[in-house]
Formats: sequence, C-alpha cells, structure tokens
Amino acid sequence: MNDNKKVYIGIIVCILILFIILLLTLGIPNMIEEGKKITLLVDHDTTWVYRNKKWSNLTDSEQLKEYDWKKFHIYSNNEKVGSYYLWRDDRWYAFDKDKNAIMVEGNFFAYQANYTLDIFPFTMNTISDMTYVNEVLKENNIPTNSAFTSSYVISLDMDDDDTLEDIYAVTNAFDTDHDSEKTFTFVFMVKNKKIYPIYEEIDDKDYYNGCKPYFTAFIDLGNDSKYEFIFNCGKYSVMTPIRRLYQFHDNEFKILVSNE
Ligand SMILES: [Ca+2]
Repeated sequence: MNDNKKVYIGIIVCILILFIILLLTLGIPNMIEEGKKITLLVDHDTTWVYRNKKWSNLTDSEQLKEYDWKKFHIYSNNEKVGSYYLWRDDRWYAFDKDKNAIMVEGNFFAYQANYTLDIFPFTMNTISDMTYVNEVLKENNIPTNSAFTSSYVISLDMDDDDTLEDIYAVTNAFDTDHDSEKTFTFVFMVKNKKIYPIYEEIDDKDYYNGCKPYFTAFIDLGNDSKYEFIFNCGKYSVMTPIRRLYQFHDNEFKILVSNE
C-alpha cells in the first residue's frame, strides 16, 4: 500500500467516525422523534393521538371510524391480550384475521404505533409504610387515622436511574360507612424520600364528590426507558372518568393530554 492510499483510507475512516458521532448525537433521536406516530385507546371512551410531535384528544366519531379493521396491541387489566383488529360501534370490538370475535374483559387499553412501545406490567401493592401518606394527610389537615376506600402503592423505576420510585394513591371517595369531614384523594410519587404530587383533590364531604384513582398503563413512549402513564379518576356521578396522560419531566409531573 502506498502512502497516498493510506492517506485516503485515513481520511475516509475519519469522515465515517465523524458521521457516526453526528448520527448518534443529533440524527437518531431526531429521526425517532420526528416520525413518531402513536394512537392510544383508553377504555372505550378516550382516544389520544400523537402526530407531528403533538398530542390530541380525538372525540369525533367519524374520525374514530377510521380505525375500523386496523390492528392494535390490546391489553386488559394491564395484561397483553394480543394483536387484533378493532371495530367500533358504541365501544371497541376485537377480531382476529378471520373476523372471529375476541372477548376482552375488564379495563380495555389498546395502542398502535410505528415503533414498539414497552409497557410495564405494574402491580398495586398494599401500603405497608404509611410515613409518606401520613405526611401528605397532615400537610392537608386531614386526620391520619382516616379510613380509605382505596389505597395502594406501585413500585417501578420511572426515570431509568436503577432505583425504584413508589407511586402512592389514597382516597376516601364514595365512603358511606365513615363520618369524615372531607372527601380527599392524593396520588403522588416518592423519589429519594421526596414527594412529587400527581393528583390532589379535597372536597366537602358528599357521596357524589371525590375521585377513585386508578392507572391504566405505564408506557415508555419516548423509547428512553422512562415511563409515561395513563391515570384515571373515577367519578361517582359521571359515566366517563377523568383520564390523563402524565410525564415526569424536570422533577415534576406534566399532563401531555387528557379527556377533560
Ligand atoms: Ca428511578
């Protein structure tokens, strides 16, 4: 090999290395971000779409018909049912490729995206350590011996730092058995012993007030091993719960889209 050839190969190698560095630092994240398309079906009443880097809450029934006979990844009660074709009437119905009906019981959730979404199989655990719950109750002048109608904690690594965060939910909504002064709902995350509020509601005591908090799915929407999640608030007197898609960003929870 003569010196000229060595110089050429050297230059080509340098250009390739520069190109790869550029692609890794600028190109690849942008390419994923730019072309990302997501459709989330939350139960049978809420549809969220992500197009051109924007979320929207789709309510037009004509537009929803566009998903008829489209394939979705379907989940029920946080467990994968499979990938099936959907058809909409007053709700979503699932069919296999031969148009045999597939029964989907429980909390329905489905998504379609032009990339694979990681969905975390969360579990709702009994709260064994009441330290943080009591701290939040005290801050809001609610007695710490209050009875709950629902209380649980979900543990997962929300932000990919190899340490688990705890998401707590407590409420006394729809309580007929106890005489409490206020109806309350608190949902928050604890990370490094610090409390980050997700949802708070305090109302006068009334059977119709309050919110029963529950989660539909924890989803890695950004493909960055960090989780966004769908949170719902069941209301006693309203058919459709409040539904919100949350993201933990810059040390606070932000609502990306909701059905409100
Ligand atoms: Ca973490």
